[in-house]
Amino acid sequence: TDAQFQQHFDDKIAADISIEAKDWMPDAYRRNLIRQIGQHAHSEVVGMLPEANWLTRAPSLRRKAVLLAKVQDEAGHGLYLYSAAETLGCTRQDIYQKMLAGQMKYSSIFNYPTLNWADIGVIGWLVDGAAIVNQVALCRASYGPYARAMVKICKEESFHQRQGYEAVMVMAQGSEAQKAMLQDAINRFWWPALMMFGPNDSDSPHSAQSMAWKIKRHSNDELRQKFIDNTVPQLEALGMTAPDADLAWDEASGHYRFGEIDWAELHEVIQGRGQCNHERLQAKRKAWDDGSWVRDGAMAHASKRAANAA
Ligand code: FAQ
Repeated sequence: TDAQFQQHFDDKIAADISIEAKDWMPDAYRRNLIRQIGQHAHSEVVGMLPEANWLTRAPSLRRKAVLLAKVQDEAGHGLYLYSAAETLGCTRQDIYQKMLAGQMKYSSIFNYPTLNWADIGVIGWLVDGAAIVNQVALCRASYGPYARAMVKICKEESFHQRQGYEAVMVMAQGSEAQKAMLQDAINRFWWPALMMFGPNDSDSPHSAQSMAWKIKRHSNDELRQKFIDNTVPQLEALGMTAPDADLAWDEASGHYRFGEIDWAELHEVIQGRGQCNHERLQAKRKAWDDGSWVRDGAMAHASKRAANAA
């Protein structure tokens, strides 16, 4: 009976036994995972755009080769995640079209422009840094295919973070103009990176249920705090500052305190009214349309082969 299936599912969650694709699971668990994994996959592929913007203008061949590899990795992450979502019974085609139609979200962070080269280093350091903190926790998510995809993604993401930090370290030791460029990039990406962790726990509609299902192992605010605690010493080592007058070490709690996030800004970006939302979706729609001849060709080839085999 359904009650028995539910009990078996609950027992597995309680015992930290992962849920696999063919196992019974509550519909709401399945829907929530398709939502989160789908958004995550969309973030990876939309996240290629701000960095791809600098591929042709990277300052050296070495930087260009590294950036190309990173952008390709993001495409790969998207593919693992779309595959993980498909194990839940959705189709990649369907969720991708929902993203293009603005009916499914992707991370707010990719709606900010990359205005100068320092932004690329800062994205690796702060954006991939924030992504890792969130994704390391997801390696223990209760849904097996998602958790396993995360393990591989985290390994690549930690290389991304290190290459970003190496790039900003070079700029931090460079000319006054390079230092100013780096500080400007930090000023623009600092708060948006903190917003990647989502709303405050008290304002996060999915958190309680996702924690109970062990999809999320730590809350939005816990992960945000962990990211701040990791990152402030790195910021200080660079000799740079954060655009937050309230940022300070708190001896009593053993954490850095930080200022209030502009939640209205996050809300606007999530609702599609950020600086680059329109441009990002336009670029992805154009890529979809421009790629139609490849899909048509592949389908024609597949049906010819099938006909020959028959
Ligand atoms: N942006 O109730 P909650 C990367 C939405 S890293 C946009 O707290 P939840 C690597 C949320 O979806 C970035 N939307 O939701 C890379 C929900 O909307 P819905 C991707 C946001 O799911 C680096 C509503 O607000 N990483 O791509 C955001 O429990 C460099 C209520 O929020 C992931 O996706 C936001 N910042 O917690 C690639 C990680 N925050 O669906 C290229 C997996 C919240 O009800 C270059 N995802 N929302 O309409 C998660 O861990 C979670 O989904 C959270 C949100 C923590 C993002």
